Amino acid sequence: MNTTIDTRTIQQLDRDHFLHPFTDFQQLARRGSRVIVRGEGIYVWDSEGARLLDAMSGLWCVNVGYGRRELADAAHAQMMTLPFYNSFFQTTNVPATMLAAKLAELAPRAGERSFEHVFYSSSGSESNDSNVRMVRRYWDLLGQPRRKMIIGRRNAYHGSTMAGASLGGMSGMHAQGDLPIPNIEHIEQPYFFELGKDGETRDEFGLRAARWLEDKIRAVGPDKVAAFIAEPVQGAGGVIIPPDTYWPEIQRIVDHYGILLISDEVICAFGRLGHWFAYEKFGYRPDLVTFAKAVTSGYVPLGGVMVGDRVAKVLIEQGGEFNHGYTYSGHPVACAVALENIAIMEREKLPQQVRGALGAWFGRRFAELGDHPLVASAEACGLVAGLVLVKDKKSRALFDESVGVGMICRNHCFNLGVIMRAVGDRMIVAPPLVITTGQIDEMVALIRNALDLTLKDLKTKGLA
Ligand code: PXG
Repeated sequence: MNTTIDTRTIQQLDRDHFLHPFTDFQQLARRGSRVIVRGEGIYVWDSEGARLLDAMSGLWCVNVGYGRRELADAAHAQMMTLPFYNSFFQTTNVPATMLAAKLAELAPRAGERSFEHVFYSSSGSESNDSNVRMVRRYWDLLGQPRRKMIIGRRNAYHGSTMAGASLGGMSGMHAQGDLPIPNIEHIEQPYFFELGKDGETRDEFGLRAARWLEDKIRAVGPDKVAAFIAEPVQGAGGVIIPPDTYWPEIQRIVDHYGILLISDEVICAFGRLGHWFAYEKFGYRPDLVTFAKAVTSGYVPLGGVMVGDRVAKVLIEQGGEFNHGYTYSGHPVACAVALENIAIMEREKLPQQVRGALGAWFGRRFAELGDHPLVASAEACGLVAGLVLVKDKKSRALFDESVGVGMICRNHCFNLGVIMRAVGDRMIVAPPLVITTGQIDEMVALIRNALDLTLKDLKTKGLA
């Protein structure tokens, strides 16, 4: 699959028939898609034979890396045994049940709360739709039907369905399709670089940012608020790592008002932050935990919600029938792949590696990029990291939006052979957890080259 002819053929068929997600269709048709044909370890290859270090793990998914025969074998074996059966009418299948038990075993107790139950979907978006249904059902069953409001955060990403996009705080998404749906409100994100005041410490800012939740609860009316939803570290919003003081204060507030806490760990779970579930890293106690992506390392679609005892008890003991579910809830092939994926992570101790020497090396090497003239801040948490590109390092002044500095840098990354994402002025990475220290060095060197070339471009255009 390495010839130019194949690339052109695929690009033409792509242009003619495939409407891509989050894409300006006309612009892509003009340029033509890059065709990715193969993956091995932390690298992917395009149809022209170029090798790319995939520092985004596909799309925050491929935690065990590409080319894992064990996962293909697990899918093959399950397809030959039972490729599909539903879990609606009082039936189950072996992998779905085994995976639910395994996930319950992996999810650490959070204070008095344990996670003994799982509700399955096929994606993060669907899982968050399930969360909305479940949270509102919970309060109905407790005789508090007025509690419908779910509070999210600006610049959060919780998916692209009507409920997912509404919970998220992406203004561009809200502008299309009459969003958010009713009874969803947002507060500001805990982004110190943008919102910290002169002279304010990071920790002081963390407390102030958490208290925006309290202000919102009071403004809405505490008896109307059902839940707060947040990512442990905001991913698609640009890897926004909260100050240490943020999550403990959020916990105090949700406890004080008795509202449910949803931890959307679609990106952060399964070792990304050094733990099976990320709430453990920050020490808070969610009631519901959204997962997807790396539960199968992205090899097949699977998502779900870990349902904590507080909610599960009410749904089970008082609920009657819960009128919600998907054809593919508990899909046997997806669950079989997830079980094998988790077994690989256990065998290779991937969460421990991220928590230990590998994560430390990644954090140290990435932070070194902070000395680059274009970079104002470079920080990592587990194996996610982000840096912010600035026009003036001292005043931390940002480039004009029209410069598109992130896209310039991203294009240089691609051309040099490393996949890094641009979110506005922020450049982010989340490599597979199987990356080695040597490959981290390679990744950082490529990023540094891309930053140099970006600076050169900007200077040539008189913009830096
Ligand atoms: N929650 C979080 C925290 C996510 O990151 C979803 C929910 C939705 O999952 P599905 O499986 O429905 O896509 C996500 C997905 C990006 C990007 O540009 C990130 C995601 C999806 C698409 C693009 O970084 N995250």
